[in-house]
Amino acid sequence: MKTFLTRRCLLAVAATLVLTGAWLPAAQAQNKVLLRISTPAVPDDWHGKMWTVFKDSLDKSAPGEFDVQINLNAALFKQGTEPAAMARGNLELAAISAFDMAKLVPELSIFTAGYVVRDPDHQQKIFSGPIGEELFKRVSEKMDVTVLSTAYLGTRQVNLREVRNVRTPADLKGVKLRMPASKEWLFLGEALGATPTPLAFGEVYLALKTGTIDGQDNPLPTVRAAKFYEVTKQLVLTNHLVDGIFIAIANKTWNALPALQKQKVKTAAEAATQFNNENRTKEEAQIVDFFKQQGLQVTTPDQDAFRKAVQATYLNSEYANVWPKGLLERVNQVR
Ligand code: KDO
Repeated sequence: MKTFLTRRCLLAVAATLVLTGAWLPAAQAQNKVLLRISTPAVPDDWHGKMWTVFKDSLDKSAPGEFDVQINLNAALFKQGTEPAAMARGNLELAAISAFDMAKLVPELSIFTAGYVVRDPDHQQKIFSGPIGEELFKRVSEKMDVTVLSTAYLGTRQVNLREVRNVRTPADLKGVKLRMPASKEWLFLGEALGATPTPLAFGEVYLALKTGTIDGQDNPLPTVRAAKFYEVTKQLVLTNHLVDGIFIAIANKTWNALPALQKQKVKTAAEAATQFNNENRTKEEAQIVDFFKQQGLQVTTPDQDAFRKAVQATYLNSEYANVWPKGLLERVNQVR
């Protein structure tokens, strides 16, 4: 009786699906190339919105060919675990930082060092030229992902819970400065003179609210989009890192695409980063007034003092030991 009922139910469900055509999307989806994206970005930040530009571009250039699934707020994978998920075949696309790449390609730690990249234009020229080509080849070999384009994440600034007189790194002594949870990030916090405290991006708002940390560092558009200004009182414009993230696709997925689809995916990634880069640069140029209106103190420290201290800390560290001879000079010469 039980078996009979189950079979009958299944038949009824199948008949309904066929009659209503509800089976169609699932069947079509099976033939589509699945592109799962995971990012800790919040929906209102430019590098969160850029994925919609990516999806729209592909939906237009290759209708019905790709199933693009966007997961924001680290909903699919924890911040920093994306490369491992891609290696396991559980994720196709992510925007990976130099900090995460440096774990497997140590020479990339040059871009985790404060005050190396001068501005967004310098960043684009570095990564679209021979240096980018060489490094991305290593990334492909070591991480099994292909970098499609470089997104400007913004210039990182220090953002404090309580107002403090910060002129030089010595003034950040003892400040519990939240950094993303990896040794490369923590070292940057240390180089700034603070006491770095590891925490995932999604936990920063609450930690600032409750006082578990004294501050955090991020580009100003992110301070706005993640609403950190609601739970902090000061921005210290250190300009310490011109940060970037790289749109990367798992090689397994990339290598299986025919040339025309590869070209469409690359064009979509470039459109996404162009959207992000333009909007973020524009916003950064005018955003300080917004924070002042919100009641935050915006102060400019002795940036030369920060630059000298941070550069010296990196040059005397284990990180600089693995930078290929002449790479820093080549980066500096890019104009
Ligand atoms: C952050 O956690 O501070 C950071 O800015 C690090 C970046 O590499 C990137 O992961 C970013 O967060 C997220 O995309 C959230 O904006």
